Parts: sequence; C-alpha cells; structure tokens
Amino acid sequence: MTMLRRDDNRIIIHFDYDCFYASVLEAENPALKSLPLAVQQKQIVVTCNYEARRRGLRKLQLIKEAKQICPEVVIILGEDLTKFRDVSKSLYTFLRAFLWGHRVERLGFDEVFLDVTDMIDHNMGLLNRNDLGHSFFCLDRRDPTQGFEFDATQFCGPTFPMLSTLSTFNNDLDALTLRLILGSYLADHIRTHLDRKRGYTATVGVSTSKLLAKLVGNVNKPNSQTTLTPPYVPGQGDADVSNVTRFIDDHEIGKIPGIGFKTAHKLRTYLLQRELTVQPYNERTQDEQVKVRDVRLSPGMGPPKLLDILGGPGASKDVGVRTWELLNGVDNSEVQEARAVPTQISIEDSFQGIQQFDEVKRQLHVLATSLIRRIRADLVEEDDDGVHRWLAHPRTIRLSTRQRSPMNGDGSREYSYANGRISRSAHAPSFIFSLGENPEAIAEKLVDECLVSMFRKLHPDRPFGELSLINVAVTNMVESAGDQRQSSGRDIGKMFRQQEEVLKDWRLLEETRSDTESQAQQNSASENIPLDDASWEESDEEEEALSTEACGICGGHIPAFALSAHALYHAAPD
Ligand code: DCP
Ligand code: MG
Ligand code: MG
Repeated sequence: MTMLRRDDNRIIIHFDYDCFYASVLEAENPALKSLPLAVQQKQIVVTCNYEARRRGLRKLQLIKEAKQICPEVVIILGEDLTKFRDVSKSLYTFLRAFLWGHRVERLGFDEVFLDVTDMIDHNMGLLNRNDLGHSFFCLDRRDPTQGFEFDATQFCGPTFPMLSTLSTFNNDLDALTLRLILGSYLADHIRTHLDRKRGYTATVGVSTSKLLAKLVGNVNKPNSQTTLTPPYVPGQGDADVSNVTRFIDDHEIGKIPGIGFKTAHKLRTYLLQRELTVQPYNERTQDEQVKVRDVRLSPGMGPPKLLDILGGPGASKDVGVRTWELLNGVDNSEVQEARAVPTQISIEDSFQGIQQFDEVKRQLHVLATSLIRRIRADLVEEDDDGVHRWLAHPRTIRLSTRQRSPMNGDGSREYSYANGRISRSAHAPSFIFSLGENPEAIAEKLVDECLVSMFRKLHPDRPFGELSLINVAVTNMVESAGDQRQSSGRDIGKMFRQQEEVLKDWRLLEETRSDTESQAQQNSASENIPLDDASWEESDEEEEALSTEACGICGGHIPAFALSAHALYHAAPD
C-alpha cells in the first residue's frame, strides 16, 4: 500500500453558519425568528430557518412544494446578495480577530476555516501536566491574563465518535488528544462569542485538516460543534482502524469535498460495473450510492488504479494520489492566508427593469458614490498621526449590467441562459484617489468622464432593453510597497496621470467580456452536467459571471449565470 502523507500537526476549525441567508434576514427583523422562514431565489427555497425545518421544509426545495407542506411559511426574496455578502465579510473579520496568524479562509459566503495551530502550540506549552483539570487558555500572546479557565481532561462539546459526557482522561494524555481538546475549547469560545456579540450561530468542526474539520462539523447541527477524536492512525491503542477511517468510510463519495460530480460518477460506474443515469444526488437510489469504504476496499485499489479510472485528457496527473488521500481522510491543503486588501471592490444593485438612460445615469451616480466610499474604507489606512496611506490602487474600472429576461405573452418571465452579465473595463482614472474631494463630487466626475461612455459601448442599441442589474467595480489591485505615506500616494497619483497620457488613445480596454461569456453559455447550455470537478478553491464570488456554483440539488458545478436555468431543469416535470 502506498504510504499516505498523514500530517496531524495542525489544528483546524471550520465554521459553517446556520441557515445563513435566513439568519441574516432574522437579524434584520427578529420577529421572524419564531416563524418558519424560507428564502426564495427563482422558484426555489435556497435555505430556510430551523423552525421551518422542524415543520418539514428543507433547503433547495421548490417553493410550490414548501407551501404545500407548510402553508404558513414566510417567504422572503433573497436574490439580491448584497446584504448576505456584507454580513459574510463582517463575520469573517470578526472571526479573523481571534487569530494570531493570518491563516483564515472564507469558502463561499457562509464557511470559514481557521488554522489555530500557533495558538494551540503556545497553550500546550502552558499546560501543567500534573493538573490538567485546572488549565488556562491564553488568547493573547502579549497579555497572559487574557483568556479563560478550562478542564483539559475532557473535550468541550460533542465528539466523533461520541464519548460519554463523563469521560475524562488521566494526565498522561497523548499530544494529539490534548491538542484537539484545546481546539475544542477554543472553538467553543469563538462560537459563543460569535453568537453573543454578533447574533449568529454556527456549526463547527475541529480536526487536523480542512477536509476533516469541514466534514465532522456536520455531525451535530445546528448551533453545535464536533471534534474528531484520535486515534487518527490505525494500530494506536486497541484500535485496528483509525477514527478518521471510521468516520470518512461511511460517507457517500459524492459528499467528500474535493471529489467532484464527475469523479464521483466515474467511481460509482466503476464500482457498480454498470452505466448509471446521470442524475441529481438526492434522487439517487440507495443501490446507486457508493460509500468511501466501498471504493477504498475494492480489490487493487490505490493511486495507480484511481489514475486509471479517473485519469485522461484534462485530468491532473496526481488525481490518483490526491483521490486516494481523500478516501483515506488525508488532506494537506493549507488554509489560505487572509489578504490584506481585497482583489476587487464592487457595488451593485438590482432593479425591476431600467429602460431610461436618465435613470441609468442616476443609478450610476448612486453606485459610484458608494464605490468611492468603499474604496476609501477598504484601501486607505490612517495611522496614529492621522496620516492617510493607500494600501493599494485598483488599475481597472469595470461596468457590468444584466438584461432582464424578456416577457412571455402571458406576462411571465422567461428563464433563459442568455441573461448573464456583460461587462466592459477601462483604466481607472487617477482622480478617484484624491482624498481632498468629497465622494459625491468624485462620483459625478466618474460617471461623466468614464461610466457613461462605457455604458454606451456596452449598450450601443437604442432602446437598450430592460436592465435588471448594474454593477460598478474596481479591479486589478496593485498593492503599495512597504511604508508609503501620503507623499508617495501623491506620486502614485502622478504616475497614474502620466500613464493616462500615454494610454489616452486606447483608454477603453477592448475587452468586452460578453463575447467570451456567451461562448461559455453555449458550452454549458449544451450539457446540463457540471463542467468541472469540485475543488476547495472558489473563485471570487464577485466574479459571478464567470464563476461556478454548486447546485444544491445535484451537487453539480454550474456557471452562476446559468443557475436559474439549471434550477428550472430540476423543477421541470418529466
Ligand atoms: N446557497 C444558495 N444556493 C445553493 C446553496 C446555498 O444560494 N445552491 C446559499 C443559501 C445558504 C447559504 O448559501 O443560506 C449557505 O449554504 P449552506 O449549504 O451552508 O446552507 P445554510 O447555511 O442555509 O444552512 P445550514 O444550517 O444547513 O448550514
Ligand atoms: Mg455552508
Ligand atoms: Mg450554513
């Protein structure tokens, strides 16, 4: 058997907020908390609160069905993602503040991985091995009094496998158990504060990798946590099989993050030795499900065999090794370090359908004003002496719009593949970096000197149809080097002005994304099956036009702009 690169030296905590969109709406309007609440996108319940789940509703159900099951359900439209995105970012910042290092990674809107290894290492050093029952968890390296008391002879909160609540350990605990115990208390501490200070509950997993932390959290939902307990390797103690294997073996292969829809399909076909219908995961019958154990223990299984099954054009060469590792609960991927500055800043709003140019201009002004405010909030740092410093300068400004889908004869709206975003980019003018002027004035100039002409190029036809969304963004961030103060900020402004002189003649970058997008749309329209395997990496959520999202019904990765049509495909009677 191939050696697995097991490494259990890290402690990773995974957060997944409970019924996230519903929780955001409840925070806005607490009266909703006691009611069954569903959030609607198109004809689908994208999520519902736990009160609704108690009454039989579930995520990714048709609205029609939800109303039948629970006629009193409160339905709120959740198509404008702005507030979900904003809360997501602010909770991420909140969680990040607990960390000593920077390994904190957001996955989608409602998941965050924290690598707390350094905090655990430090606190391991503080333990008194003769009196673990009276331990102190230090939360601030520079202030040893900051922290909380805890009993290091037992886990905090539930574990997998379940330990009896009274189970305590003696003082010669092995290091991994002790580290995970510490992790469980830290997770509980952060989770409690998230709830108390911000009003959001989460489902949390504690283990030594992203894979295991994410999966084990699901064992107790909602508002709880689960720690995967040792042994992590077989042959320790009296176990001939590790808890990692015991845990992961029972998962259907499609449930393993990193094993995408296509990979899972190939593995099922290989194991069951017959052609399977390509169909949504939820509708897959019991006898078409394949567990990790089935694959792992099938004769001759290992990286070479997996490469045979999964390899081929387009597949990466290490797909065999990587999949074998996942099946054995090994995942050495790092929690990505938080970036000091965002890769882009974007502001958008959606509309019933704008047809008048004057209205477009008015909205552009509103959006541009918020954009300038956000640019200042996110990119300008003020030091103790009140000196302002630009952390980064975006070099590109982008305008995107989305057309409202055309109306059918009966007044209903067509869901079509053709209503993705189109966008246009240009060099960001240097005047947007001027801190002396107020945001409204800069916004006005931006609209008059840039956005209007970008809009005309984007929509050369008159009338331009009905717009359901406008987005203004700055992208292409260039981080400022080291210790620059206001003076160099001005230099950069000068540099940009010079650059504009040089580039004047082709100021509008001839980069009309609509072409490539419609190409992508055609590609995806021809097959309803996901284009790509799932991976940890999610593209920047603001790049919605080009990114893919997991369909909650079949697990497939669908370009974001095609999701509504894809949902319709599930909804359609056969
Ligand atoms: N979401 C979506 N479309 C999907 C899946 C999810 O719009 N296909 C949104 C709605 C969710 C949010 O993303 O609120 C987070 O997804 P989760 O799967 O974590 O679901 P919830 O947080 O809503 O519920 P849970 O408590 O089960 O985590
Ligand atoms: Mg989630
Ligand atoms: Mg969630």
